[in-house]
Amino acid sequence: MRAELAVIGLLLLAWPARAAPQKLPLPQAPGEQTLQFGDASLTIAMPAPESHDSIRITASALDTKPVTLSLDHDPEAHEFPPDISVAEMDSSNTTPEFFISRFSGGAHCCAMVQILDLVAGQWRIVDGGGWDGSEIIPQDADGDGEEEIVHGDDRFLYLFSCYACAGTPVQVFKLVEGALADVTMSPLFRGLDEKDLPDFKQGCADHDNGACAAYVAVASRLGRHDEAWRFMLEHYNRESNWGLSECFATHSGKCAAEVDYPSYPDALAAFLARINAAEPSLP
Ligand SMILES: [Ca+2]
Ligand SMILES: [Ca+2]
Repeated sequence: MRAELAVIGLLLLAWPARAAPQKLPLPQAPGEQTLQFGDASLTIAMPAPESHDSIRITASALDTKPVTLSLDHDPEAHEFPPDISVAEMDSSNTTPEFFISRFSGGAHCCAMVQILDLVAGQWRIVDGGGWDGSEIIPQDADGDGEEEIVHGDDRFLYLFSCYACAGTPVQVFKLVEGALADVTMSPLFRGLDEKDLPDFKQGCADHDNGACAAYVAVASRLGRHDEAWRFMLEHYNRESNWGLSECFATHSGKCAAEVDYPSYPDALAAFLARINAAEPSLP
């Protein structure tokens, strides 16, 4: 038994398990380069600027089936190069993961994320969703040596106040065997909420209804819902009607039912109930 454990430990250490994510350089276009990380390698091929060929990113390792991610390249469009990092996100294998984040362009939208992950001898492309902002870099939010996607919950944006007015409660996603799991509610990440709470509370004290929403949501996760709700009732902006009516759309985007809430606390209670009931999912 002791000998088996020693072998497993050795395999896990084959890739420096506690390395921070490391941004990788792109080759000059046109050109190709291969980078080696323990057993795994990554080949990045950049097309000629004037061609319509895609950017190709290939992950491979000895005795595994490689995978190639193709990213669109349009010489006529104003486009952004991908940001590629090597990170340790999935401990179910002994290889690192390759994290690709690319800005789609446009106001406030989006960093498109894909991750190359080795699952049962086969490299896979994991769709990591589209996130508000220009770039996502994974980070180790609980200090266990593995990186997670840590980002504000975009469902709070614009909801009860303007885009840049209030912060958003944090969401955490962990990569496990080729799938991203929402682990936000794990007690391991309550430290992030404790850190955010004073800012949200201050924003709420300043009568920002977006900040009050974030404050109540985060305080509830910390077991302090009643105290936060009372604080919100004392401080929310009664003049604002931002977010007091909303439209529940059909799949085609057509407004199926318009709902008007009599007050901000009613709208907030409905919103919090809805996000708590929602299946965790990527943006
Ligand atoms: Ca790994
Ligand atoms: Ca971690």
